[in-house]
Amino acid sequence: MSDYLFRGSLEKLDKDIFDLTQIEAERQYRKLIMIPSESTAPMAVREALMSAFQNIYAEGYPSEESRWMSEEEILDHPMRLADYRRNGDPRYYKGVEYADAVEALARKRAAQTFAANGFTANDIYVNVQALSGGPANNAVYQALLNIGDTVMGLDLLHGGHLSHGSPVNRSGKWFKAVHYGVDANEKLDYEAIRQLALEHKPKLLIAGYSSYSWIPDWKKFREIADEVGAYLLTDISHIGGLVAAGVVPSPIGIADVVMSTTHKSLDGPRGAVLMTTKADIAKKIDKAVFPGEQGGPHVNVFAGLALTFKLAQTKQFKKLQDQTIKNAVAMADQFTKRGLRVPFGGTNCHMLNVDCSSVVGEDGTKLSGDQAARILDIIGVVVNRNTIPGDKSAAAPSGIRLGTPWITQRGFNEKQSRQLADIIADVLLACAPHAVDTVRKGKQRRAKVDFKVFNDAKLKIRKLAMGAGIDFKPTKTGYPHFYYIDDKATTGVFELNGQRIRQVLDYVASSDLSALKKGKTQVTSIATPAKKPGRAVWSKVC
Ligand code: DSN
Repeated sequence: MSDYLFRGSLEKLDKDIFDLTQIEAERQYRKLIMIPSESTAPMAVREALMSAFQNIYAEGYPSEESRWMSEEEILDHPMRLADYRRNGDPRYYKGVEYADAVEALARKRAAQTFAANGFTANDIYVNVQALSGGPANNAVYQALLNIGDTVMGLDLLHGGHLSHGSPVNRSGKWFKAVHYGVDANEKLDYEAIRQLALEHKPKLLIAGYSSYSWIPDWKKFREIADEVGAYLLTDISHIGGLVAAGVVPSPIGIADVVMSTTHKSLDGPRGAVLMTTKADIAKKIDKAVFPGEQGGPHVNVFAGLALTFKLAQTKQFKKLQDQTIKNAVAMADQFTKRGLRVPFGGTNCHMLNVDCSSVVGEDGTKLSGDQAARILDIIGVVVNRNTIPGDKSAAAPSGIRLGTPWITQRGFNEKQSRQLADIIADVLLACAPHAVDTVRKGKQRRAKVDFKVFNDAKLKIRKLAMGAGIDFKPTKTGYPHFYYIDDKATTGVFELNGQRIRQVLDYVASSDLSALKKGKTQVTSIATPAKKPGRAVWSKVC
């Protein structure tokens, strides 16, 4: 019999892709990642994602009754299998008896996790099939609106999201989008939002943001929506983990629909969860997600989600989310103390912004968000450039956006978060932005940084990253699930010299060779050209 199963590990079958997976894991290990929408999923979640559920289709939904079953009933396989054999079900495929269980569990546990405001798990209808936040929002539009209806959300430049009616997104092309902004104090002005809603009578009002760093007053949004006859969608994509842990107010039962992505502060697989306490809306949402918006769901993601929502109900998760906020508040305070302006006046969630235009060069040139993000990346802190109030275009943002979920997972507390803010401030304040005339593009911004400040910052980041009281040993089980130990890699003694060899090595090696004292050793990875042109192999040197 022939065997077409392509047996063998990723490493054996495709060394190039294997290497990429490993150097990405190594990057996540070495750098402090402060993208507010990123976190590291537990290894067990990743295990669920690579399970056999990855292989199947399951168009449709589990039985409606499974929403009200207990976990024990869902997992009572003899009962469920007998039921499955005897009766028809709402799926279009056979072979989904276990997919039914895993999706029903993911729905049930999501409802348990988000039960709040007097609404129990049995009052919450959950859909876990949307592939991510954008598609989930699109499904809500499809469920509740007709093309051309008016939607109202926060301006993208002030911290809203693309899928809240941006002209470059489907939400802004198919619907009439009206945007509210922040006031002169960079805060939401609920009376101004109310007046705008009264003027435009949106059919859907959206609260929940991507960089505005305060938790909205869900009840005020409900009142405005009721006054103008609008549905209320709360997009808690960013703060899903915070809401799940109960460390910030929940919009459950206040909003008509609550949407959260599952891979940001929830630390789960990439996906989204749609929740409502209204049976009629639940039906419309289920139809809008499938077959309206997409075909087969990702059943392996259900497995990862079921685990994620189990973990989200633990004390450890609550502590993590609580500390995540404390760390963001500490960083915002430290930046302000250091003279860097924090847009929106601070934070009470997991994210904050820094106005890079606070840094002005001798010729009046201001540091841009892009320059700041690029410089910080080189010292080992990953952030993204972001518009802040006052910016005119998403293409030229003045701010950077930072989030604390991932560093908190690594064990950071307020003290280390303040140290981190100090290091970032040292570097940003040492930047000397200036304008240069270029032949092709005319006037361009450049920034120089004092080398000593820059290098000191790099060393401090390395120390911080290594010293947060966690086992950072790069093993299969250690943080961050990075296990590239190539025993067959070339090892040896190399004599390297040249005028700037320390700087060159410091740049190309994964560890901080500039910190290496004479006669001492350090484990590092270094990219070296292989025999094949354009390919790199990784070797370990001491
Ligand atoms: N890209 C996500 C974020 O970073 O906020 C939202 O879609």
